[in-house]
Amino acid sequence: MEFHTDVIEKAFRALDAFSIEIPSWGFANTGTRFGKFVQAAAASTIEEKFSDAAEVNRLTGVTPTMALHVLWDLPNGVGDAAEVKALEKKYAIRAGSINPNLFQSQQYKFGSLCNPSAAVRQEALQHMIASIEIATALNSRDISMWLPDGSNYPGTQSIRKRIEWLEEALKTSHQAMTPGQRLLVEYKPFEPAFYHTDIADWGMALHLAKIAGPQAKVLVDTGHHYQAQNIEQIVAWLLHTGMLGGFHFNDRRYADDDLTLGSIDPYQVFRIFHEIHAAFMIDQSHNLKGKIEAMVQTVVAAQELWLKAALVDREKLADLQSKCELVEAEELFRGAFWTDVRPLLADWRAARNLSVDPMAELRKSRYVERITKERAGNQPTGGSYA
Ligand code: PSV
Ligand code: MN
Repeated sequence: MEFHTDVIEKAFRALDAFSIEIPSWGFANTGTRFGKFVQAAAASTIEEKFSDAAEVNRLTGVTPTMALHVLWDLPNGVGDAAEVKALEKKYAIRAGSINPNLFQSQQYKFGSLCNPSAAVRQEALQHMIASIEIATALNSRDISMWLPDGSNYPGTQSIRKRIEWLEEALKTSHQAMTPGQRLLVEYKPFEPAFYHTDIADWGMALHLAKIAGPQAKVLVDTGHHYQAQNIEQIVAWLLHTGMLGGFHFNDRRYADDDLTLGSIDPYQVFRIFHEIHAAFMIDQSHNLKGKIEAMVQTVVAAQELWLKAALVDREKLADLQSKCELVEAEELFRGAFWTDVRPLLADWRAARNLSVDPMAELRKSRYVERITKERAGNQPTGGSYA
């Protein structure tokens, strides 16, 4: 298909503006609550994660930063910052958002920042502050917090007391940030708690971010929604209120994350991208697919859907919307979605000196085969996280 020069220019502008953060844990041996299928090529050290991120960035050109999870990547806290800085230099990948871990320690059985024990709440708060210190040491803008807290049975916890504890903890955390930093508040309807979750939806996250202070925003994990929820409408509201802080991109069949972006519902990603145009991150861990391949596939899918959304003729759409020309408006929208943008993307890659086919280039480079050999035998089994 031949594209008009205007379309090519628009496409190149959109692609130049697009970058996406990749999560360190997407390269590690992750799994489900029930176990994990170990991959010989999985990264088990922070250096291996940086190496894998650099390979994905070499192939795609749009993943210059990697999100870090404090406990998995910086077990000694700020003490590990120097090593991370050296790796940033060595692999030309910057540390991205810093993710506190409020879910793995045994003391968090009944919650972290919302635990009825003041001592445990204090420990969790200290971890938040330590995470902010790490972000400061690494010049990371975002501290991205997911709170696993909740309860499993009705009547066993005071939901309202926990709201107050959380408000206090987030206010204190906010005070520890430097001016350019941001606190991102993520929400999730359930898991690990099955009765109530302390930050269960975007309304609660929005309230907490407002209470915390002006540098706090909401993070939308696309996987953390039920089928019937209109995620793009939530995104539109957060944009409207200036409270959209970031994304974790992945796909879901039920209400949890971890499937490859766009694998279930690419039209939904397109609809979200129609609402936004900025840089966001992925949150997936690949249990069955090869990790590097899955990451490249994800980044490419994100670029394709981003580009499709950029091709919506917004002026024409606004006109049709104002006239309530329903079918024409929808057809224009769908038309952009169904455009095969792969040739445009290939042209852009060639123009930016990137490989025209990142997946083929990955195969050709034999990177996966090399790390499979090098890392064989290094893989811990058991436990189910990164
Ligand atoms: C929770 O399900 C979550 O989406 C949070 O962002 C965590 O930090 C991440 O997954 C860990 O994989
Ligand atoms: Mn997430």
